[in-house]
Amino acid sequence: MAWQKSVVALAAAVVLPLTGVMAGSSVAAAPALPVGSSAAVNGQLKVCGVKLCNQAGQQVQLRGMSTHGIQWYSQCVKTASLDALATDWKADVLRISMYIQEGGYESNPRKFTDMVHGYIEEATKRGMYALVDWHQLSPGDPNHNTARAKTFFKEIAQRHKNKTNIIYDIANEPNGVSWARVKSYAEAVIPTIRAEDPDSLVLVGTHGWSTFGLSDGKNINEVSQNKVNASNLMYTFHFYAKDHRDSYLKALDTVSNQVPVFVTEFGSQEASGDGPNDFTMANKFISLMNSKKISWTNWNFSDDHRTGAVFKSGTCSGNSFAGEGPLKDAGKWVRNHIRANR
Ligand code: IDC
Repeated sequence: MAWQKSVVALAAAVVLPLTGVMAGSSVAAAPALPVGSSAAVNGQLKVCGVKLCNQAGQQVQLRGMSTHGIQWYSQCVKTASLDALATDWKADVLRISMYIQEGGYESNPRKFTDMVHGYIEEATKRGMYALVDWHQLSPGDPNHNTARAKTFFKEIAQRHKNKTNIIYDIANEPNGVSWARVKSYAEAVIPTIRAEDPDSLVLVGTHGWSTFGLSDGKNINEVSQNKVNASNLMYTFHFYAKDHRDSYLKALDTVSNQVPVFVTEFGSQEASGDGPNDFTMANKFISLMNSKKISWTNWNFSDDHRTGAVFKSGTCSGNSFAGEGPLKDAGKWVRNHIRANR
């Protein structure tokens, strides 16, 4: 299947100009990923044991950024900022953070689905993976949104199934809910995606705000003892280094030996995404993730006033995003870690 897709992508690259999204529920043409870009080189991703592999079966680590909630910070996700992310930051992946509540998807499904379609095309044009984040947060039980998730992911998968650079993240941070409930949500939603896009990589959040239950005082081995019944699946782990220290570092090390893990959200600040940066602690996590090739996306690619937002306030109203000039300390730090060893 991955092989078929790359042939389709190659054929499209040869004979088709870059096509936009077609109307209605039609399938977008396989796009020409820029030659040499991460998504072109690595192609369709596949879980290999507890690691992530590219189309050639080699282990790969993706590094990139998460948007802020697109209902609030869409002004930070535009031509100039995405150009900077792809070419100056050299990111492999853009996490598109679509909240469900708090003025997100549930308030206008059509509008938010279309926004995500657009961002997927923008990431694709720049050769980045598009990580589609179903950013449920409150209520913490993902089953609250199962019907919405099925509707949304069915359309996303239908439209983009010919692309090799889509990653589906079906639950940002389950909280106040048992692992068994998260697992049954995942088993309800994943078949909807796989019916359209059978070989896609799917991510699922874990209980305790994607800490494998640690933030809920649960046993972190619960997930590996009761895995989601689906293949090509990774589990997500989140941390905020000022608050989540050695016990979380140890937990990440432990669970990533047991199951495939993708860190879809982290910061070097407090769990609020604000307050002082602890780069010493955050660097320990970076070292662990780099040495084990754990893929990651950092929170967040906006100019929100909080310290964890990478751009200085006001940056997003302009068109200057490259270099260190527009960055807060957390932005300089994470840009360096994304650019490292490219
Ligand atoms: C924060 C946003 C903030 C928003 C709040 C509630 O920065 O503007 O008011 O969410 O929606 C998470 C969540 C992520 C949080 C982030 C920082 O996934 O939505 O963003 N965080 O608090 N988990 C741990 C930290």
